[in-house]
Amino acid sequence: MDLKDAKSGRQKLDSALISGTLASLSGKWQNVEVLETVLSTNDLAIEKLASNAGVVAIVTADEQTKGRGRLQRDWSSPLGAGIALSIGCELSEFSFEPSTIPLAVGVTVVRALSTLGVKVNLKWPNDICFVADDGTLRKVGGILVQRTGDNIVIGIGLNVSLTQPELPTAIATSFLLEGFVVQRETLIAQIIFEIEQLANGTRSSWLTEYLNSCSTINSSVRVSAADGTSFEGLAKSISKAGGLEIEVAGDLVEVTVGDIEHLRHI
Ligand code: BT5
Repeated sequence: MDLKDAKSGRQKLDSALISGTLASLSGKWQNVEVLETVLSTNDLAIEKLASNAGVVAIVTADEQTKGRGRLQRDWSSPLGAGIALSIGCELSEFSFEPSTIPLAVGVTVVRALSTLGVKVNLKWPNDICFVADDGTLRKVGGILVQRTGDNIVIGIGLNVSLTQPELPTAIATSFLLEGFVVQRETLIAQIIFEIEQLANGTRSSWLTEYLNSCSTINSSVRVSAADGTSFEGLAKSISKAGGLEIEVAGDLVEVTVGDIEHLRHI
């Protein structure tokens, strides 16, 4: 079977390879729907959960035409060049604080990539980044976790072989541009397996791993609010709820939503 897409010249996802890798990892989450083009894998997982209560709905696609980031921002997923993966299940599959799931999922991606020899860092809350020698962060992936009633959908986007012109921002990058050839099917299977382990409770050390992988900790940061105000401080730690604890003029301030900016120096 020819798995090459005629338009992009890129390989299409090989569902047999994903299934084979998942089988070799011996987890229980083995069923993955592999599609060519979708609006958003998160939306599809939400639909699947609505019509099949109690299932674990796993969807991946070669291309998203309406991929979403947090706060309704866009996420670019050009055909065959990245990973768009969503896992939907009942929230009760996870036995820990729901507000920390996005952070814990970041750790599963770091772990999955380390099995392929790729070291990435996290930027709070859950950007997946490479860190340049001068400390600059380049974003290679992101996580969008959505809750609908008793269900949760975990969406992961990663730039595998996007070229410079395909990247949407100056700070974005891809594994290929960083010098790594990553097989999408293997990484998808590894991430699914790691998230299942997280749900099982066999990754209870995730917070320690998060703190070790998070470049935001001990960095000077700027927090900008929606009303245009901002403040700066030193990121110290992560709260039980997954918030970022920032030292500002001797006090600890917790930020729970939104974005922060890393400052080179304060
Ligand atoms: C994220 O949002 O980083 C979460 C991205 C989650 C995408 C996955 S793909 C599978 C699933 N299905 C979906 O529809 N979504 C999930 P946020 O932190 O809000 O970042 C979004 C911002 O990152 C945008 O405003 C752009 O500036 C930038 N951006 C967009 N596409 C990008 C890409 N491919 N690589 C790097 N940066 C990107």
